[in-house]
Amino acid sequence: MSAQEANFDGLIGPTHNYGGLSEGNLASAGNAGLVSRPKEAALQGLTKMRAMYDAGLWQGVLPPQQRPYLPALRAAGYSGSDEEVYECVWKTDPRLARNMLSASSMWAANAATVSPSPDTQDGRLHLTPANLSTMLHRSIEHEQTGRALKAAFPFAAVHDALPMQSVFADEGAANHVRLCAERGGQGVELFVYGREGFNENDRSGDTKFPARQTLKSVEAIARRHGLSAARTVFAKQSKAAIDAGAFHNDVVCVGAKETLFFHELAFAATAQMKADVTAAAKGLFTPNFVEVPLSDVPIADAIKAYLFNSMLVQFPNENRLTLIAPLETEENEATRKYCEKLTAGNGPIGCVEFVDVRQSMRNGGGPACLRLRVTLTDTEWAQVNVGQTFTPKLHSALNDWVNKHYRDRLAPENLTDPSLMTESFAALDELTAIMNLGDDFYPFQRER
Ligand code: SUG
Repeated sequence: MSAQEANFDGLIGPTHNYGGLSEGNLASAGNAGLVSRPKEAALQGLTKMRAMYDAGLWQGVLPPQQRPYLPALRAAGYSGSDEEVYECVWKTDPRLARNMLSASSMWAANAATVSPSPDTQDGRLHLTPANLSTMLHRSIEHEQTGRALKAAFPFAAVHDALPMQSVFADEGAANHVRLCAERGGQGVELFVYGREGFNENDRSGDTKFPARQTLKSVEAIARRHGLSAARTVFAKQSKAAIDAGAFHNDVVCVGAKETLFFHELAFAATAQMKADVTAAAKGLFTPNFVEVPLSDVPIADAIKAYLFNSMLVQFPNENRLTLIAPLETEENEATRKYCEKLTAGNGPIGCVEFVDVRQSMRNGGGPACLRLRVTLTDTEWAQVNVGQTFTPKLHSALNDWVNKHYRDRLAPENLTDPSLMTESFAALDELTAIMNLGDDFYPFQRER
């Protein structure tokens, strides 16, 4: 069966700001309160999508979510008109208000865990929206994520998020890698977790920062997706990685085809992980492990420069893989030198290209965070919602839409202005037509 990997990027929403909401994410904490540039952010994201499309990859788009998320504020007891709710929460609980305003759904790698049809027992594409239960501002994403995924993939099994409980804490594809020989053949799915689930909560484990993914959650996902136990691997993140700021495994690891590219400190038991992946791939392919030693790239540089939060892609007509890294990787001496060494050798990664996603990077989201990888057969790709399939025509419509509706800058004091809400809702209302999402996609549309 002929299949390819599509990248579905999260379109960056009009309320993009630096809320300092994610403990353990050093960029988010360090840049709290900076002035953000929502228009520039969204255009940077669209330019990256265009580059992947122009290079011959399948590219899709996931819509931004409704922010502020009024249903959660109403559930928390705020009442009256939308404007009254908004003004009241800013007066009484600004921290809650900030949590309801984040454009965090842009980081589509956290939207869901994806098991493509060649890996599942029933031969269907399976997706589980991540409950993102560890961080309040992200825990409000899964309902709208599920709607966006159902719209994009009408043929797929889109599950509900796992129960909203610490035992099942789940952050989606950011802690999941699929390796394979051919995209359309059986793959090996590697699930990475930071804690077991029952035996500790995110504060009482042995890490300084929250461990956001549990073994219990990934076991449940593998079970519901109908994965072959023999082709599935569970591996634990190292405490050193989490405490150095690897709040998701994709901050220190990325994989594609037969290749797993990761930092020496990424896993708690690296030799075991390699042995397990090799055993799971038996008869399918021989895994190619590219382990970056601490002596080449200190963990602090890996995390600051986001070397591993890159997209590892197979461009048509290229023999080797290409790493799409953020500009910050080029600017950091250790990671730049490592990239030069990497591509000078004859390993599986032949080229590194740098992209500008600085607005997202300041919140800890690199090129890899901004996309959800979905391996699709030709038949499945043909059935994807046309409004979520990236084309030059959609690119130009989305560029116009961003230029028309987005603010150039958002300072913390601008966030309290209810016109930010009304502007955003007007923008999203128009977007549902552009992206063929119907006129009842967002909660505010269903309320009128
Ligand atoms: O969950 N940042 C996101 C970044 C997610 C990156 N995704 C992957 N690694 N796949 C997070 O920590 C910061 C929002 C703020 O502080 O305003 C934030 O949510």
